[in-house]
Amino acid sequence: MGVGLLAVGAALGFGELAAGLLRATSPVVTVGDALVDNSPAFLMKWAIEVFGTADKAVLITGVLVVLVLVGALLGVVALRRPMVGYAGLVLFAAAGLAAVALRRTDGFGAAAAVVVGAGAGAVALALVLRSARHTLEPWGGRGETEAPADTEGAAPAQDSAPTVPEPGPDRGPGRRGFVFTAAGVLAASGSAGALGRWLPSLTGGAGSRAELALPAPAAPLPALPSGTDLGVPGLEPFTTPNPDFYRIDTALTIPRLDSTQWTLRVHGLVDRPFEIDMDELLSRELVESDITLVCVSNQVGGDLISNTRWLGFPLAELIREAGVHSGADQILSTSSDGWTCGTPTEVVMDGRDALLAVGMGGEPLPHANGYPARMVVPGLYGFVSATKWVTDIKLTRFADEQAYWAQRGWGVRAPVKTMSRVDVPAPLGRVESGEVVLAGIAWAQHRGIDAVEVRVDDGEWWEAELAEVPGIDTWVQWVTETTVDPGNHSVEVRATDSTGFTQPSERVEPVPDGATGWHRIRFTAT
Ligand SMILES: Nc1nc2c(c(=O)[nH]1)N[C@H]1C(S)=C(S)[C@@H](COP(=O)(O)O)O[C@H]1N2
Ligand SMILES: [Mo]
Repeated sequence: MGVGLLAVGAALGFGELAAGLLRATSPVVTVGDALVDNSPAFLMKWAIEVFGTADKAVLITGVLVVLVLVGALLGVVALRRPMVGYAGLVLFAAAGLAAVALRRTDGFGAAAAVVVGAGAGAVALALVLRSARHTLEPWGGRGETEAPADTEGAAPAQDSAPTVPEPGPDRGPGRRGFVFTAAGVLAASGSAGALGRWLPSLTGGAGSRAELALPAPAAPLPALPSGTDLGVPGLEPFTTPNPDFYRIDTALTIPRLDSTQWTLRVHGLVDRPFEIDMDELLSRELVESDITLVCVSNQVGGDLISNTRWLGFPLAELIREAGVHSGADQILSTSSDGWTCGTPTEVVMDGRDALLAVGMGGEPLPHANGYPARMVVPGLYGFVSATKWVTDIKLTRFADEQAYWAQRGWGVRAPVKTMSRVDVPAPLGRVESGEVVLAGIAWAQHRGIDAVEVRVDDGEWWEAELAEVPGIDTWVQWVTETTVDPGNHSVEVRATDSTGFTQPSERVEPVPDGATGWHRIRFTAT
């Protein structure tokens, strides 16, 4: 059994190392990605519901567990029939290569990592089998006499074995050889794996995030009005610091692109398809915009929402350069890792600050948020607008092509729904009775919030005060006060947008185009 585990370990470790050296996707992740891409919608929905944002970790663990179990089994058989072990490795390699082929976006490096991994597994298997053969008998309890006779057989398997003089009466040199070989294989595999995992995090190189110098915007926005952030303790800050920005995507490992290698292709139903690289993009007149991004999966009261100041090039202008054909009602964008997103062309072209963004919060995009370039469209949920690591934009028709989540039963056109949230008091929090501060946020991107109403203990609604906003594309903080007696209380909130539409009380789940309902929290006054 140990034999199989050592071979699988070597395959995984050296596969990681090769992937790290080639800047390619690791074999385990490639298999995981292929499973995600090709699993039916109901399974995906189930996995997201059951595991939430841990779904990626669960999937990778699942792939590893299967590998380990199958590897252990093959190892047992391989002791008697080595060919079965090698055949198993060939099968693993075939599965890995099939995953690479299905993924298409992973390419040569990922395939090479699979082959290197399988090769390392085979070498490990050969080494371990050779030393194990001499050890099998003492372990099996028969032929104690055979062990000493096999000394020379064990020696070549592990160079250090002969240099260890320890005689060890009932631990034959054969067994010692096996232990040394196994330990050697294990150490080599572990170091290779660790090195492979660590390599991609090395910064440096011309195209790395650390080296990318963003130009100043052609027309910088004024600083935020001082009244955007009320500074109420416990209230979501108006601007989300980059490290706190929520992250949602299907990527099992965050793509780490090189900006000097990055290009964006604009094609499809256009007169003049073209490609643009980072140098050219950064030489354009960039603009700034404050935009709140929110995920369609955000539950009532949820935190899959963040706000920042983006820097980028107007997406409408870029696309117009290609000469869009009438009837091309969908902008189908694709990321470096093959995720697709369908955005209504008319929404991007209607004059709002839809951006091909390169910066957020005064820095290049963090890798997790799409370095070196992503889309941001105010007023649409992220899954239909905010492609990270974007490398391809195709003008097409909704009737002809469906994007990733649309294929899985989610909405096609998904404007952000008018929403509000209570942050203060914290849900189930304790406050002193008497005067109590109530505060939170509300959002209806690209329509803007006109009013936020609050009620306590199902009483009368009253209007909260709204903080300042730089425009209609961001969330707004709200605050108000009330007096409460000691005991348990509830706070409920609802927002009205600039079209006069008030957030409905009806509870609707996020699928297919966003949750609705009033956020209600409970707190205790003492
Ligand atoms: N490449 C890629 N871009 C993507 C996604 C993805 O899965 N892959 N998810 C989208 C979704 S569902 C959301 S809500 C936003 C989240 O952006 P963030 O992670 O920067 O907050 O990214 C969008 N862009
Ligand atoms: Mo999302």
